[in-house]
Amino acid sequence: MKSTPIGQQRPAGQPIAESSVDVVIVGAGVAGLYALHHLRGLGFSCRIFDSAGGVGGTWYWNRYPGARVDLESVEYSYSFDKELQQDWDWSERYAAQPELLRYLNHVADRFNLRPDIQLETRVNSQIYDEATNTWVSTMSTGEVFRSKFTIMATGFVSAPNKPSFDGIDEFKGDVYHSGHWPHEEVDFTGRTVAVIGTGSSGIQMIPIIAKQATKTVVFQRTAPYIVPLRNRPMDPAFLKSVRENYDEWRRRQREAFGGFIALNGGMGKPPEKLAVDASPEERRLDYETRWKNGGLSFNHSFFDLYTSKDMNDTLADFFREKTLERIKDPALAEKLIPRDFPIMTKRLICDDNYYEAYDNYDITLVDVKETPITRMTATGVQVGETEYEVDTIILATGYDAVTGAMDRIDIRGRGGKTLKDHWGEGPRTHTGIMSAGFPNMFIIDGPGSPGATFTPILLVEYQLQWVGQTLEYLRSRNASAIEPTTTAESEWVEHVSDVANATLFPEAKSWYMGANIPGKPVVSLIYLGGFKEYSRRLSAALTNGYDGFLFSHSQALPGGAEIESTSEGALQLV
Ligand code: NA7
Repeated sequence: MKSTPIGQQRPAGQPIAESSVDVVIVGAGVAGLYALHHLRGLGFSCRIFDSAGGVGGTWYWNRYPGARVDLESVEYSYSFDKELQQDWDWSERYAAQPELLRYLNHVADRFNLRPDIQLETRVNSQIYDEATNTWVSTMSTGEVFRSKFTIMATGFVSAPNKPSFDGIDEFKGDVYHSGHWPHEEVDFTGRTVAVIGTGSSGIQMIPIIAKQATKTVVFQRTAPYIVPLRNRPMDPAFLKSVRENYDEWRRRQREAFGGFIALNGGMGKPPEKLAVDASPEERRLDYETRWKNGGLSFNHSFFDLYTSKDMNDTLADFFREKTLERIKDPALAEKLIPRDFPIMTKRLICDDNYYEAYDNYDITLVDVKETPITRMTATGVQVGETEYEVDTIILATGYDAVTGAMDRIDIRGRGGKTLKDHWGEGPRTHTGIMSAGFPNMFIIDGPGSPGATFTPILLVEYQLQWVGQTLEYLRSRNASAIEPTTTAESEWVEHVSDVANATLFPEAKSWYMGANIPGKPVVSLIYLGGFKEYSRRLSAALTNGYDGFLFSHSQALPGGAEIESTSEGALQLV
């Protein structure tokens, strides 16, 4: 049977033809691009599929006004290629979305990735064929690809959370979601705009939209802890010093809990003691230094801020004090001061004149904690008895994070079991990289990995290098499949939960815990033991002969028949 040429829609009536490739990669974001480059370099044929019209993942979709990364550009960048690191000129301390998208397009061109990227193609289903140890992926175009391996590079904040507000379809104006923003510029001049949600996306866009709009109505459910980002044009001396010391930067990033170390123009360090052992003055000095620096450097402060409520309160009080200094109206301050959860158990939010926007523009803050949004009407948003008339509604309501994008694909492993069922009581992985019963499927930046708490690019590079070594291992031993044992998976799930329970993270209703989506199991989606410990454990699998993993291999019998056998742990070279 002739296969449909790659990338072309199958004409109606034509039988489904299969194409084959060693590795199907789902997603053309930061992880997918590096997966293609790295695995292709090892001699595996690869093909990326992405529903978007361009590469870039998060940075393709998140085009809302003010979208920018909250990690320093030099730290939120690939480390795998020294020349790329040296060549790319970041224009700002924190790159904005257009620059990040340019960077990722540059990477796609520089490493000639585009011939193996198929855009505007959603992966609808992935079914494991046990008879041949291959994955059969069916695309929205009707094409079918058979591959030995599949890499889920689907991103951890890529499946938008669109709450099912009653009446949303009756609303006559425009509705946008921050994570699915139109490509053409949206002009808010003369408009009254509702922004629902005060997470990173809402806080980044509100001052910019409010400046343009006639009136902005902000619907806040939980007041967040906010630190000024203090963005500025890139200091050439800083960029030069980082370039001269990139190896050391990367080494120290990988040692740090969050993976970002920049502090006041140099490499910062966490305090040498715990907050509980520091005097109030020492703690204050650390907090003031990080406040002056701006951004997420607080995640690199005293480690027991994550584990001791008393110590966490010292930082939360500091933030409340600083926040109060920024808000003139006491009634407004009452609503904006964060109190509802331990600081840093949701991602800290970095702003650029968010509080000040309330003084400068016409913004109404509606607290929807006690009285949630009742419904949308044809002309606005109703909360209790009050209707707020608006022309445009923006849902800055976040994501079905970490698992949402994979949940939207019909994934079936051994025995036809769906991944959705396997993860019904919370995601199950072994060391955040594979799931039992789903052989040769590698999950990047997924549940059970440090995910959102570590610099994502360095995490995906590390995981994909691990995957590369594993694929080479299988190839050299002529093995057909690898998957974790159920026991190892259960141990990891328990470990992830134990580590989370030793911290304050479970006290927040956050997307880290799956608590932002009604009905989603509330478990830690993130491994909170830090990247250093995570990578120590995952790398150990390579040195200890893949303890906790099962291998399948075909053995030829006299007469040409083959039998399939399974073994646990290390395989001999064939
Ligand atoms: P977030 O951080 O999940 O924020 C979503 C916001 O939307 C948050 O303030 C939510 O309130 C609010 N929300 C969600 N559903 C509702 C309903 N039904 N009613 C009112 N308010 C609601 O998403 P972002 O896009 O801002 O940021 C995602 C990540 O991107 C961020 O962590 C960075 O890693 C980058 P809540 O706080 O849950 O009460």
